[in-house]
Amino acid sequence: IKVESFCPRHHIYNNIRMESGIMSDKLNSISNELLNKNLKACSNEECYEVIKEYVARLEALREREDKYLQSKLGKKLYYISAEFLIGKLMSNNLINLGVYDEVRAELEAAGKELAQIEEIESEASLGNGGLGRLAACFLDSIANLGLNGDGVGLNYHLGLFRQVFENGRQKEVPDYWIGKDSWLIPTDVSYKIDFADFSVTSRMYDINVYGEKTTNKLHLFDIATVNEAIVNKSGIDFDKDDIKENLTLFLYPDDSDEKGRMLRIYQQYFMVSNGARLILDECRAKCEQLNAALTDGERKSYRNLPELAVIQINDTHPTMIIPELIRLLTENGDIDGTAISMDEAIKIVSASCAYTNHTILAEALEKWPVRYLEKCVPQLMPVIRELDKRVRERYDDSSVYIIEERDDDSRGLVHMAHIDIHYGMSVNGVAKLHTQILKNTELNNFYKLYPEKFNNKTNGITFRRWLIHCNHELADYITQLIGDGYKHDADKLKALMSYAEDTSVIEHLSDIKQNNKTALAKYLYDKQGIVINDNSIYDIQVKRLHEYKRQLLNAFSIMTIYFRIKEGKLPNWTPTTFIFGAKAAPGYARAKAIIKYINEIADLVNNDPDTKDKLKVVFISNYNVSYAEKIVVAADLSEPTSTAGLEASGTGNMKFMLNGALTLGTYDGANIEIAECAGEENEYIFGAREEDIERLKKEGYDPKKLYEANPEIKKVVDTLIDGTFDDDGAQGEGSFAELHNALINGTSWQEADHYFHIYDLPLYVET
Ligand code: 26V
Repeated sequence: IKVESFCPRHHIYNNIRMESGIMSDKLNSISNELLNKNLKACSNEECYEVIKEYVARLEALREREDKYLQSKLGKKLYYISAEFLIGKLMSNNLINLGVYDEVRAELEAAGKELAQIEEIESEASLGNGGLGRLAACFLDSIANLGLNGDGVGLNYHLGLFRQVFENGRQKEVPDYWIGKDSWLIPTDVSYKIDFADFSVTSRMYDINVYGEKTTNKLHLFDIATVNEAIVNKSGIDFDKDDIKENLTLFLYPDDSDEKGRMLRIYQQYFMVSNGARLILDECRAKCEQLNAALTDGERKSYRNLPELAVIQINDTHPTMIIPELIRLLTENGDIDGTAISMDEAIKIVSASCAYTNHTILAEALEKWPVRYLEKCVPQLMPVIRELDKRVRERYDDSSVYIIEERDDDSRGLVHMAHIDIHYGMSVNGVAKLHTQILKNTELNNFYKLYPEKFNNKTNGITFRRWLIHCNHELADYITQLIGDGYKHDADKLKALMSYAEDTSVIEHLSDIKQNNKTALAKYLYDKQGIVINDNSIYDIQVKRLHEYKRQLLNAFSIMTIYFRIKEGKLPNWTPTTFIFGAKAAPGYARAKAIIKYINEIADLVNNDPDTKDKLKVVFISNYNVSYAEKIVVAADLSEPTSTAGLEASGTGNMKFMLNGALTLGTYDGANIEIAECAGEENEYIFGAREEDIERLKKEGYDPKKLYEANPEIKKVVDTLIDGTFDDDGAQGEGSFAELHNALINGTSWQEADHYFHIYDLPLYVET
């Protein structure tokens, strides 16, 4: 077996295996031992089982050997998040353990293909999009940097819904992901969690996060009484009343109805209460270990929490961990039984918690009615009121209060982000522009109070998944050219610049891209029966469907190109395949109308004899992490086209750039910093910049005027209402007419073209 590793530690593993006899205990011997047959005779399912067992054995050995166990006594990061969009784990685990090549070689020798075996694993879709995927990338990086850091979240029994299309419209289907193929490991950790009128007993499940140097954990909390049978099989509706049966059943794709919102509070409290207890228990265990060697005056206790733990709050979903920790410390006292005052508890917790903001969209900023919190978690309200009281005593600016008083039946609204900012030690945005907007506009009133708390952490992605795993050929070729140091230090990729003019290198890179394009074409055909021309340009837009991301701009541009081709104005047009992938929140009617519109466009241009060889529009269904891995490597062009100022960072943009796609995007989020790093010439930036948008808003933006003055735009936008397409008689939101009206006239609750499609369309088409 060829032993060739991505990580320099590999020879160490090899030695470990030899010493302990594992060297002979390869996949084949495991299959003989477990299944009583040799690897050759195993089905793909059985091979998967064997690989899981091999990983478990490697891990068992590694824990004993790992000198990084020592670091586990030091300060630990708890990355607490309602979402971890981890995707499939098998291949990544093999890569991170340094045995990928070895396993692939042994499988090949037995006539098996790793790619086929990967298909066995269900994807853990425990996240909506960027926020959850970022959490998963961070866990991978933390482990690979050898840092002491675990994730804390929830074990949803169903991932984000599976998307199917019916007559071009999205339908949601339940996604059961937990089976014997899952990497969940039950643990003994369990807590009693109290709600207003009942209690539940939790159980912690772990997923190992393998790094080159250490193994960390993703802790996912669950209860035993969840009833998967209450899901309406044909959709994703379920009885939202019985919390014991549904607490961890679902990851919420949106929170449109009241019961759903209430359930979300139960989920959030369940997550943070478990997390808080785990953090305090681990702190106590560490203190006890450390104290054995310390003298009286030096002994550690909960008062040293900020030295021993840092709690990173991923958006406001885990914000209740702040009042919950304060409550636990003040009610239970310190390790030695001495009391902890409210003042002290606030100080301890505030020095341990940090908050990341991921959006400035007002509708996504959480504000919970006091009435809901009193109903679900009354024990937290006195703490929240105390925190609010202290803010009011210090500041007389009502915009920074925690509880906003209201005359309605909500009994007031709790602004979750305000808790984090007043009672945490750090507030970060996720790209330079985003942080600037937080400081100067959205959170300016807070920035003025705590300038020292605000900082920027531009997002990133893990190279293990988004290059080494998803693009083996490219990773191997880069290694051939510049060595494998770039796998640990991205800056080393700069060494590739010396090949910029080397035509043989460029040709080789093009060949790799072509192979990936052909592979995607084959995958789309096998999976969805879609035929695409692998000699066409792949122009790709995959991300959640949201008006601010402006998939509609892309759709309008395709229609512009369609009409120009029909009119003979584009004789030299290069055949292009436009690939979309996007899930819409089930309650987001306009987003669903946009999906339908793009599917209608696909139907038109793919079947028109004048365009079918030049334009192909494909909307893949159920876009997820596994799909992304196949798509980003095959892209010629990536389209991060958000209205400037609204995409906090974006992370897909980085994945595409890393795999050699050009970018057609706005001056927004991390696109700006990517251009700085990867070269302005590789990003085709178009459209209004953030300051232009601000100016347009002040001047009074009139999309109707622009639309009426430009016949080409008018013709394209009017395909929403002129009978070109059929929306099956939809009425109101969800219909094409409503989309048109929202763009041109606006509604009673939103000005016309809130996301500046009409302004940017000609600039986009031109670029
Ligand atoms: C949530 C919601 C929920 C209710 C309705 C509308 C709405 C709109 C947006 C969101 C997004 C919530 C936070 C989020 O996922 N932000 C994403 O975080 C990524 C990681 O930092 C970042 O790259 C994306 O730009 C940002 O949108």
